[in-house]
Amino acid sequence: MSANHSPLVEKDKLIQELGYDDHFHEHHHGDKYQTNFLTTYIFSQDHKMIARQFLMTGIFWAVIGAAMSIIFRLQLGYPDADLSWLKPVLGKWITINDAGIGRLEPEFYYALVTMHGTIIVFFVLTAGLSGTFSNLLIPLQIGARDMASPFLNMLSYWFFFLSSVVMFYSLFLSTGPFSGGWTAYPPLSALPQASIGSGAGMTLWTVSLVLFVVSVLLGGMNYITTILNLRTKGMSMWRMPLTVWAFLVTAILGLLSFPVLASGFFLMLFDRSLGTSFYLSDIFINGQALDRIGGSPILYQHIFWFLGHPEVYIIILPAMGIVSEVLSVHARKPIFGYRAMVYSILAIAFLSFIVWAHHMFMSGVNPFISNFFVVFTLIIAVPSAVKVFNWISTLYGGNIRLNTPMLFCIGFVSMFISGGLTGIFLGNSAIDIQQHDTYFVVAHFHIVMGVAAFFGMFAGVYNWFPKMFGRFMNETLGKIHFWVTMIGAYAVFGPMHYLGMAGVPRRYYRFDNFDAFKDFTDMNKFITIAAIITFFAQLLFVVNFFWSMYKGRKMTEQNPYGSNSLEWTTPIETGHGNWPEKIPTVQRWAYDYGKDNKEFIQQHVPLAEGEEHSSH
Ligand code: HEM
Ligand SMILES: [Cu+2]
Repeated sequence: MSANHSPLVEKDKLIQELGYDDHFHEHHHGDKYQTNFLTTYIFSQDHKMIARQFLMTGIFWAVIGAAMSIIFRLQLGYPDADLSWLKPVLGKWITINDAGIGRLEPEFYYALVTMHGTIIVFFVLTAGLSGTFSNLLIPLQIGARDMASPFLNMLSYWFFFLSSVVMFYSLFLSTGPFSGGWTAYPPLSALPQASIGSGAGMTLWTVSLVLFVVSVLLGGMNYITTILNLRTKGMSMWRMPLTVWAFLVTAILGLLSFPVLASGFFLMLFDRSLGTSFYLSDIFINGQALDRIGGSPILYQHIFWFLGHPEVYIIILPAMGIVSEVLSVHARKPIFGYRAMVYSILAIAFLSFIVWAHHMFMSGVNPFISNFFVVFTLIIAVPSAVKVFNWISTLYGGNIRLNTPMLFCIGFVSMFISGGLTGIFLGNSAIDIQQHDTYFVVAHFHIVMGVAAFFGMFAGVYNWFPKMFGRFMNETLGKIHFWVTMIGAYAVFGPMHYLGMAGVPRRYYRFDNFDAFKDFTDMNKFITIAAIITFFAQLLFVVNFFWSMYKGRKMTEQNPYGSNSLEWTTPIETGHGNWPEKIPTVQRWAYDYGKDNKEFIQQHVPLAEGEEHSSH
């Protein structure tokens, strides 16, 4: 910038020319943010690097979380098996009896179940999914140089990292990590003496998740501000790809619900260490009444699920956004019902705040209150069905490329339908009386949230891997990964519906000492074997991921899929600031596929003579 040039004039000129004030312009030559290894790779403020950090940390946790589930599945499928070979890893949590048989300590079984849930829900499917793709795609797809605050964005990752370290450390406590279930209901969570995991394990669990909330809030504020304020010229809200809509609404949900969880956790910490009794009353320990009265464990449940239900949508909405985008690109068709998709996201988001007590039908809430929650819970099926209808209609008549990202999108739709249907059973309080706390619930949420969200994440990773690492992942391995996971997931969670309907409760250490459940021994074995096979397919993904980073086929064209959105207008090696020259201005929505006999028209391409905007 020349010295006789007033900054004000410069700014006005930019706004006039480009429609935005391109701050980045000022440090066009050399990047003041990335000067050495540390600022480029570790404390990076580049949203693309932060996305990769979220993804790597997410993969790390996914492997741990999944390995834990394999250990407790072994216990459930083969309760009499000798697990002494696990002693080198689990140490004192495997006890060897007189006959030389190694057994998993029941306490640690509960710790594994608890950690599995916590890790997958928060660290993998929230941070690993939303953190990765909101970071990667928001600036690239709306045409921004970076997030509104790259610094806060960096902090958001590091709070997640810190939260991870605390949780990881808790795995190695001599009393073990927290073991009262991922929902951490009191009194198990509120009384340090309630179980061994309720001591230091629970304290670290709570501290870790409070740090996690800070991370979500820092990230979410940034995503919202960036989307609302940093869109390039011409990128009206109604021209944004559905990914960006989904990330926006997800961030709003997070901002409104996570602070409630944090405050609930603070009350929990007070109960645990300051002698208050927000959540405690009428507790007897060894026949002795605890002198803490007046609180209510139900209060905690309300607070937890006020976050907990929106949280399930915080997990699934980004996956839905990714699926909408990838499905449309690889079906070579505009997404069907774009506006209906947006309105459905908004409707789901709104409704997700007024259904939380469907997790509490059996906690003694007034049945008349339950009716309110039943009605709104069932209404969520409407926007959900609209979305499913639109995905299928997008596929219908499409020129479908059955590549790995597309397969995972179709798998997502299948899982979302199967899991959504069982939600309708559970949403009826009268039916839930039978199903609550059984494997039916476990089956429901693993299919609709666990597997479906993972599928959305896989679709995203396979699809945008070239944008992240400049290379493609291996397609053959990808397809094997898909098919084994698709069949495996149904084999694992399908039979669980049956177990649940027969009344088999969740979170039990073993079932063979109950006459009623003896018949399910073989089914439990089957589930365990299916889970192990599915687990190995995920390791295949991890191998493919790291192998492809260095050895995958190189990306040679800027826009390999013939996609319309702006991330593919950046150079193959995308530097900090994303576009070396001006940011493209946007002329049309993101879904002009197959229009006027053109296979695709990118968003920055002006309307041809006589061309009309696609009505949407
Ligand atoms: C039409 C849609 C849906 C309905 C009507 C529905 C209904 C329900 C109900 C009533 C429960 C409580 C069951 C019980 O504990 O007895 C439940 C549990 C659950 N649902 Fe859904 N659901 C739907 C979709 C979803 C979606 C889309 C997700 C996530 C993406 C999800 C995630 C969960 C989770 C995580 C739990 C169990 C949490 C736990 O107890 O550990 N559900 N669902
Ligand atoms: Cu819910």
